Amino acid sequence: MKNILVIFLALFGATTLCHAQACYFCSHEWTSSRADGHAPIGVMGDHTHQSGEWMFSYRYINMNMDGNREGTSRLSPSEVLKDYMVTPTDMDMEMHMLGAMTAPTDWLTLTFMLPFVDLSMNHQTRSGGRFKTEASGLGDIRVNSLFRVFDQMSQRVHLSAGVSLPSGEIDERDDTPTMSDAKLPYPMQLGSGTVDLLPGITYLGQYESFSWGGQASGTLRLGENDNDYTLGNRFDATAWAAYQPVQELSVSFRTLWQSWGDIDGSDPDLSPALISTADPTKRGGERLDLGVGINLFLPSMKSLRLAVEYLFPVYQDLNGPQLEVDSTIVVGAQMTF
Ligand SMILES: [Cu+2]
Repeated sequence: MKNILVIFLALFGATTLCHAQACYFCSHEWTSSRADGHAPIGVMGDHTHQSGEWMFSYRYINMNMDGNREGTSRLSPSEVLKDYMVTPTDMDMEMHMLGAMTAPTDWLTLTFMLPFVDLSMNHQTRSGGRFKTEASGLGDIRVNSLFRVFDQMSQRVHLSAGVSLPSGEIDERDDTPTMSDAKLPYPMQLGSGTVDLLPGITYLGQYESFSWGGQASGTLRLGENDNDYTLGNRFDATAWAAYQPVQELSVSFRTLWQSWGDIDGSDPDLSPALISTADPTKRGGERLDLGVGINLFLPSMKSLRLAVEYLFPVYQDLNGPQLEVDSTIVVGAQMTF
């Protein structure tokens, strides 16, 4: 009961009320030197570094989408094919993400993220034919500055200001039954084609073998890309809690809310009457995911970290018909020098 009271006081900033010698928050600073010193691996830019540190990371992300949805109801392929000549049936989005972080000073951490994207989508036509399209290559490079603005009472807060650069291709093509080398629809393109601003705020806390955190972030598209459209802005909010029975291992639970808008403008090479993925008004939506994760921390091996997280949606509302997400898995390795 006393512990709960102490957490409550610390969370609400009642620091002046507490000077107890035994108080965990008064006697500890937030530390990354524990398994849950990093958030679940699906969270990006979750932590800051100490001056002079470098961290290199690799993440593999696989998102599986299967079946269409309009609003919160599922649609069968034959229902979608009443309105369109072709429907997507399922899609695999794979991403290999290389990352680097470095801190020139304690209050500033810089992050670089280099994604390689691999997309494949299966389709069914009104006449019963099936085909697959694929696209792969470099995605949008992200550069971020994380500003640590609070570091007391075993808690930290940092603000992030970043940009996503239009390095991902937006003219990907592949063969379809009606046209060889056809321009692929919006979700099969590798980047946004615009410079995007990435603002965010992250809060972290630790208490004995427990930790928690939250992050809110946005993706704000600037201007219009070379194909006359702008992807919808995004808003993500996530919160997690972790328990570490030993310093080397932690398990986490997470909720993730994502909401993203429709496309503004349209690519003149695409025909929205043919397939829903080419319709700029059928791209927005919102989704709530739950996630479970494991972090391993091996201080003896260059502070090597290995982590995995599995996320699945419990609610999604889509401007459809649009493919719905079934699961996301994130696997990662991180090394700090
Ligand atoms: Cu790092």
